[in-house]
Amino acid sequence: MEHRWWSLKKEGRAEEPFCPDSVRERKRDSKNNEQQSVERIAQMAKKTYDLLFKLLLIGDSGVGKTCVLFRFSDDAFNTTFISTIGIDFKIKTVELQGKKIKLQIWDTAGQERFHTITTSYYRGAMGIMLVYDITNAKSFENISKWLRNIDEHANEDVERMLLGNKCDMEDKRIVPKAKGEQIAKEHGIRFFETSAKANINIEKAFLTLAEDILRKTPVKEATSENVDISTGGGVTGWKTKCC
Ligand SMILES: Nc1nc2c(ncn2[C@@H]2O[C@H](COP(=O)(O)OP(=O)(O)OP(=O)(O)O)[C@@H](O)[C@H]2O)c(=O)[nH]1
Ligand SMILES: [Mg+2]
Repeated sequence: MEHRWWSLKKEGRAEEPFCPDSVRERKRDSKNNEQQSVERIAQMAKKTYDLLFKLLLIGDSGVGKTCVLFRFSDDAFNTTFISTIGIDFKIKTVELQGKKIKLQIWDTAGQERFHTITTSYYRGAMGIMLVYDITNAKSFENISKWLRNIDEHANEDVERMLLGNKCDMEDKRIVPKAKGEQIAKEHGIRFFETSAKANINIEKAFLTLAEDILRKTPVKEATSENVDISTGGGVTGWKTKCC
């Protein structure tokens, strides 16, 4: 090795320390990888949407919140009931009025034991879908409890929507459509009967909610600085109840 170093010196290439080809190649590869990683991160950080809306699904366990979301995000349905543990989310970007809107949709567990964790997600929500099951009277009776939760934990100006899900099960219906319409009217909120299974009104409900939010959103575009995907996330500029 010493000999080679000496001979390079002699050849006038002494400023370039001895480096076997394999080492040089590895160095070049790692530099390329580094550059590729930087480019990939830059690409990911690049804004691919104009606005970010944070939505939340709430309602009793088993009413079909996860299925409603799964139908909207993946156009799929699962008959197996796998109760949500705590909280989950899906992302879907839609285009409304020429704007790319990234919907970050949080799916909460309906089980009471997750109440503390799920209510902590209300604060940053710009839209809340409150779901009941038209074949389950209890889930309808609990609507007032869920609305109280919204009043207590969500932003003042959160956009609310009521969904009566499983409307494909007409033979098992217990809650008349008129009752859903009435309670929604009393609280000044929109109402749809939906079916995640038969894909009825699912997309319409999400797009309507997004449109309603868009209508009252100040023209402030999402940037990496004003978007927060933690529990209190959403596009900033929204009033919150606390400080
Ligand atoms: N027939 C019918 N069944 C549905 C529909 N939506 C959901 N289900 C069924 O209802 C059950 C519960 O659905 P989930 O979406 O897991 O309920 P959830 O509200 O997310 O429940 P938690 O996660 O415990 O809060 C599953 O067996 C689904 O297949 C629907 O539109 N029609
Ligand atoms: Mg669920």
